[in-house]
Amino acid sequence: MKIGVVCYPTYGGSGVIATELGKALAKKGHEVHFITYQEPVRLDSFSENIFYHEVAALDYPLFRYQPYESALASKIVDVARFEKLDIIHVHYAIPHASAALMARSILKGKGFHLPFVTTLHGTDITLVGKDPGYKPVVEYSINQSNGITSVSQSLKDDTYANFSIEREIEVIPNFIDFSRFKKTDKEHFKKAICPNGEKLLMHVSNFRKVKRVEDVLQMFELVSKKVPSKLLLVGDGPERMNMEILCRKISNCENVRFLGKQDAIEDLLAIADLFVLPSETESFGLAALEAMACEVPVISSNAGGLPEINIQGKTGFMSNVGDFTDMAKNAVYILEDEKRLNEFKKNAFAQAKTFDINNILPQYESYYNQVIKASRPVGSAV
Ligand code: GMT
Repeated sequence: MKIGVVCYPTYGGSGVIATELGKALAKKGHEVHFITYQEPVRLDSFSENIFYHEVAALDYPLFRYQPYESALASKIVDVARFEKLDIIHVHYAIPHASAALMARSILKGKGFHLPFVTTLHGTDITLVGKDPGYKPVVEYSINQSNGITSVSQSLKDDTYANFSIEREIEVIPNFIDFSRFKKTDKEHFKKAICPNGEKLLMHVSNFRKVKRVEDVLQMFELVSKKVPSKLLLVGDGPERMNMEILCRKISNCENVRFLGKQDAIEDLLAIADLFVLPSETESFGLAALEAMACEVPVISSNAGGLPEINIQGKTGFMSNVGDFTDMAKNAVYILEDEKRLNEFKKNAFAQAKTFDINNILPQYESYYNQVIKASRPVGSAV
């Protein structure tokens, strides 16, 4: 197949999934065309089947906001016709689904059929998408998609609850590439961070309010009083400064390190004992799954799709959003007993295995084929 991929090329989970999926499809022999405003960060290796087309939104003194959606739709039209794409897959509805819809209409007028699949990832539904400023366009473009997928059952339910959707949504969960995310021996590094055998807790996010990083800090303060431990905070975003201030307020921060954005997350996960994700909303929680793949149990909230990956009392624990005292209690329970900790680590890995990319990739391939077949114009050649 010749597949177009539209996504956010930066550090967000949807961009990571889109890029890893594209890379895996290319490896299987499909031709994959990324159409984005910047080369996706995870597109770090060369493949003869991968192509990158940059969307350049022209600036002009009249524009207060650059019309990115128009530039994207125009680029899709151009790439689809020239490269003869069979299908386009857009990740994160805003504004990618409406741009694909516009492109499909333009192409139809030129006698070219381009079906598109929209994958719903999270805040495009639960936060931004349902805002009245965007909702009519999001709802319409989802309904007009030739195929719709969501990354969890919880997100599918949220979509039906918040929008008038007349179509079936297919749940295809996020996945892990075990050739990258696996436990490796980094004992020297662990010794440098935890010189006295302390336990290591870790949080990775884009430091937005929904991630509730303040709960990680509050919880760690309680845990470190019971179990000698250290905390690594990975990532950056709007809440970073507030979190550094809070850290200084509640403790002297000597056991907490803010690492900022990091590429080799798997090298950090290799030395972690516990991963913490106390989000307000989380449609899936890819960061938690990556931790589990590296044999790290998870302490999380029970928001959104987290119960679909974190099994209570087996791979970690879940608490109500904001209940950092309960999270601390559960963390201590796991960390204070070495045998118990190892059992949780084993279970986390086994659960992550069920999300192996090799199991999920065929689901996308078969969904693309189904969508292409069902949307083929009557009378067109097969
Ligand atoms: O909102 C974000 O955190 C970024 C967002 C994205 O689309 O980039 O992440 C969402 O998609 C990820 C990949 O499917 C999921 O693992 C995250 O749970 C989800 N984030 C939220 O729902 C908050």
